[in-house]
Amino acid sequence: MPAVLIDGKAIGLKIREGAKARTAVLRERGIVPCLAVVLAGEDPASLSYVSAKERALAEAGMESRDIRLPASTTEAELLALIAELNRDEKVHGILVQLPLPAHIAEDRVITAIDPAKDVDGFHPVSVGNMVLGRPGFLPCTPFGVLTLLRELHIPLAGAHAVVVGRSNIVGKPLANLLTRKDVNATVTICHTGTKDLARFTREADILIAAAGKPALIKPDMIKKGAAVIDVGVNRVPDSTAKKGYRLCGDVDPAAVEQAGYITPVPGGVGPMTIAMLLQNVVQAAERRTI
Ligand code: L34
Repeated sequence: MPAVLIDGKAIGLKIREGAKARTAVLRERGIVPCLAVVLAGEDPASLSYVSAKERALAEAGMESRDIRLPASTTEAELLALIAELNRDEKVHGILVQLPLPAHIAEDRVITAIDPAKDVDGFHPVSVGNMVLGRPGFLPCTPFGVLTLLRELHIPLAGAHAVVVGRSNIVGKPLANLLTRKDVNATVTICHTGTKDLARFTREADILIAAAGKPALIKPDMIKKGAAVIDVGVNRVPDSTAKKGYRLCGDVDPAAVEQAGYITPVPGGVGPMTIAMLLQNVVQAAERRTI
């Protein structure tokens, strides 16, 4: 039997409805949750993600402050902008879309964001709170993956989760979240230094592909019936496609015959990232009022 396709769009919409309802309560009190969305440069994928985020915010009754900067923006200019947004009482959250132009040090920019407005959960204070199990903002993609698994009631306690990829945005935080006491998975982290990747992935009850490599995970690398979460959103050039490219996950589509559950690309993890962002922005706005 082929895998059950996980509908990230539908589950994401449900989360977004919840964020919308919480926004309505805040609006009655005269508070409009507002996210500053900073995009430096014109990377086409970033542009499309950022506009999807802004559309979702508007649909939930939130505001976005769209800040588009040229790729030539200096690090000092960007840091000055962040300082201004930190001081702005109307702005509850700050998102600087990554990647930044190569001449800007991402970690200096992220560290400049007030942790109270760090709705991406990338600031070292947010990362520290997450690792220590203290309250704080969780990064949207890992939080989205965890939410998908929970919504589908996929057993996590005692399960073996294998995370392929160790990025700061996905692999590292997700591996950490899955080992939390209230999740209780056993986690293996694989990365570019892993010898014989398939030996590990085949042991996974839950396999999370977050390597950024198109079709890295082949059907014979998956245990029959495993839950496969594909975090990859790779744009592969395709002259027969209208846009000149097609989206390809980190998992080979033929894996659908082997997995028990699988997230499609598009329509799997991507929409969840946006939904969790909305949830974090409402949370930031609510916190400010307590
Ligand atoms: N600061 N930078 C910051 N925060 C983030 O959370 C992100 N990320 C990643 C890149 N840089 C970031 C995103 O927003 C990746 N990402 C993201 C968000 C949404 C989608 C994909 C990646 C998404 O909606 N994907 C759609 C397909 C979109 C398309 O057609 O290109 C999907 O269904 O998967």
